[in-house]
Amino acid sequence: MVKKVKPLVAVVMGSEKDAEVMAEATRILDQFRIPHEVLVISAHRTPERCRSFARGAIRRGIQVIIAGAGKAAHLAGVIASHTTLPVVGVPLDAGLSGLDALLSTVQMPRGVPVGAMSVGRSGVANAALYAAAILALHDKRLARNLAGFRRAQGARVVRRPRPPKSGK
Ligand code: RP5
Repeated sequence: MVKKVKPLVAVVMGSEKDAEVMAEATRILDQFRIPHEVLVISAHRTPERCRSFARGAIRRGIQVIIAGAGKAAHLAGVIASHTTLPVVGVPLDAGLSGLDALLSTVQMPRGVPVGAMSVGRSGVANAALYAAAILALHDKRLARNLAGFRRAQGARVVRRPRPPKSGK
């Protein structure tokens, strides 16, 4: 029998429409071989699902929650209100270039923190890398892999810009 690996990270999005951009997190978590789950939970359309997910997350062994949402992005904040796990919020661009979601995510009132990433795809990627950094505090293999990722990323940066292609 194949033993099911318990997820350490939950990747949550407010709408199925967010799935394409949120897949960036899955790609990175897969790259670092971090077990994760991916769920659609709407804080306003499925409030009970939101509550039971957040309340049960610690018991299920989840260590970090990534929550991406657009517009009045209250998903990360509502999840954070039900758990003491680190919640990483990603504002998604579903209108107003994501400024609405950015302010909703970053402006959490004192007492219930949400770690806020940048808007959109790069924020999603950084959320996954941030989750990896949290888990790496207690996982030496993951810490080595993260350091290697940073080295490889730096090695790809050219020292001088290549001459621009001449256009007509
Ligand atoms: C948010 O509103 C979702 O995260 C999504 O980005 C946006 C639009 O979703 P729908 O209302 O169109 O499903 O809740």
